[in-house]
Amino acid sequence: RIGSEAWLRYETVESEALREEYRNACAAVAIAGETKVLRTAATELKEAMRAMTGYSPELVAARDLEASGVIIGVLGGGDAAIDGAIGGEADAIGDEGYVIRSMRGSAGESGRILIAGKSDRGALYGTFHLIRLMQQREPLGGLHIVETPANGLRMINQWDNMDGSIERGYAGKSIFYRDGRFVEDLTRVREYARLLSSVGINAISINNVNVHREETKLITTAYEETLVKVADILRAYGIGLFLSINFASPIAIGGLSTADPLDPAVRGWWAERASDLYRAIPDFGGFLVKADSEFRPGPFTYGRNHADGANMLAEALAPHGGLVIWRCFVYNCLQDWRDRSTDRARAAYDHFTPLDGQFADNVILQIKNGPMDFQVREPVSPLFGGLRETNQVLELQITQEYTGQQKHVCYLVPQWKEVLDFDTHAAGEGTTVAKIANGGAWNRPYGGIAAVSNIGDDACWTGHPLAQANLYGYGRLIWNPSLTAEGIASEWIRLSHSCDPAVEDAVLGILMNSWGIYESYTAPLGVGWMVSPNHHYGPNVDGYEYSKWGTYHFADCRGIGVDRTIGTGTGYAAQYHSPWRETYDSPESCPDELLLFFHHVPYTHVLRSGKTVIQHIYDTHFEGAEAAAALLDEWLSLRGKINEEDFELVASRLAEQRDHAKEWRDVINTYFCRKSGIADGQGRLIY
Ligand code: BDP
Repeated sequence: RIGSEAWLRYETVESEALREEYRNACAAVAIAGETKVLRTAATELKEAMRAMTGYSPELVAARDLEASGVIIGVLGGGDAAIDGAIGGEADAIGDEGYVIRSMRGSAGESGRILIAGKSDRGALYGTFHLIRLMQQREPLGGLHIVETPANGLRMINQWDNMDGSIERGYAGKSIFYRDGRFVEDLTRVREYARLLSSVGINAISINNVNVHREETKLITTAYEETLVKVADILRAYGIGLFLSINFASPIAIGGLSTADPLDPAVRGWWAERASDLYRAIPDFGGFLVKADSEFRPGPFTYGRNHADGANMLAEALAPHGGLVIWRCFVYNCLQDWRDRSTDRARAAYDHFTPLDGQFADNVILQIKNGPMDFQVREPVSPLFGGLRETNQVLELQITQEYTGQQKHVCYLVPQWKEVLDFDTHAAGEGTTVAKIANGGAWNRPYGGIAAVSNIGDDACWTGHPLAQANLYGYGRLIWNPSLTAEGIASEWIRLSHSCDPAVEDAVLGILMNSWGIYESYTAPLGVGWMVSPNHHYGPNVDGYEYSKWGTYHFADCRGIGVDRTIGTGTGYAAQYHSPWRETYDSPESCPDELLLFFHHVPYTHVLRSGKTVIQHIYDTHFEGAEAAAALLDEWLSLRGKINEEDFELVASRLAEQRDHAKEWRDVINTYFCRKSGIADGQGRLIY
């Protein structure tokens, strides 16, 4: 299958000398401590060695390891060398961090490499790090690497349904389910677990947040046998299993007449479900919950608030150490913008800030990066900075629902980095989203990042082979948000495609420009939407303009944009701390790329760039479509340097993108030319 190894592609090392070096360094592999995860680490290393050097190192007991070889182990696991390797660094690495050291051997010997974690997960991540070095043909002498993840929870959310479909999936069918049940053959699940753990992911929810019908029963004993198998597979890769739940389960499958979170029978019912789950899977992670959102049931039905709802589940899970991850994507999807309080952008903040401090310790709120819904450009959700006494995780969307649906290339790591680097000023300067999400800003016990997966049973996992970079990049970035988007992309290219600098240059150029290009030919200046309703692919300027979803641009013959100012608008800008509140509130200081998110302005309004809004729209759309076409040319220059199938597949996707970008350009430009009655300053459009 093309591309199925993704970044775990182990090509034979070209240089004989380097192969020899790797063989010597990894002459044998030992594990210190006996756990499944350590076994996985050893097996992965052996397999990588066999594929890259043709030599499969023997697995030996640590005490039998000759002078050279690799020891993979945990601190306190009984191996003095491992304990010594961590030594002074024990405080520097968290529970899931690791230290890699190459120890010099006696004369002529290449010595040992120690991969030491405080936990076996850490040791596994360290092993994948060592493998990455070899994939990139790095020397292994003198290693002294100390790594620790910035985020505790590093999670993936599958939006998979049991009928095999995937909500917002653009890469085939589910690898977990088919025709209303789990797939028999879980090989692909195992391969996915490998990919995820190789970039440090440690948690996954395996069913859609919209939990309907059969999916509701996943928490019952009906699926226990398979869930245990899935959990076993994931556990071997250090990944914890979570399930999305239906808040109305007590009614839907429990025979109760209510799902009121304060009803003792309801509480008892959830407690029993939790006990059953933990009896089968002692390290079960917990529940992910979408409640009172887009027609899903929730506590509002019973006049209760979201703390009541979340805390009820938290109480059921707490005795077992489980977590409730409660999503903040809560808004009225049947609104008609009657008054300022109905602005959808305000909803999450308005619902959740009054509840700050009321959530149980094992509840985590999961907050989308922006206040709306994963648009190509949105401001950062002001809920980051609005909560201090509540555990939070950031939610990102790897699947490209609004960013080209894996038909267009859109490398999202630069966008995510902007989100993580955003300084909320909540506790003065430097209170970045990265610090809030990982719990550091307010010393919260839990924190991290979750993202909606972009994979399916497609041969290359992600539909568009270049979309693999988003999954890889997600894992790498949330491990260490200070990595650069370029650095991550380069690494991904070397691992997945080639270490040839010409390939790296060209693919890097494509990836790094892709988000900006996509933004330039789609909805302008942060206004968002303008997509075809329901499936969300392709331009439709008024597609959502007269529906009740709260996603408007308010374009008329005079102007465009949403007035979210404090004085005359929805007041949304007031949800930010200073100086953002003032910056966003004024059209003069608001960053151009978000102008129409915050302001309704005439088409002749002059941007900070010096251009009028209307001319900006025309120019970016002409330029964007041209840049999209150029991506294809760049890619075609790689013929012969990239494996044939990937090459052809990407070429055909880029051709589609080129054509589709033109469609976007023409729809958007024509619409605004006619609406505004203002001709293009460069004479390309006549109204
Ligand atoms: C939107 C999707 C919808 C999801 C929803 C969510 O269009 O399919 O169910 O988000 O996050 O982006 O719950």
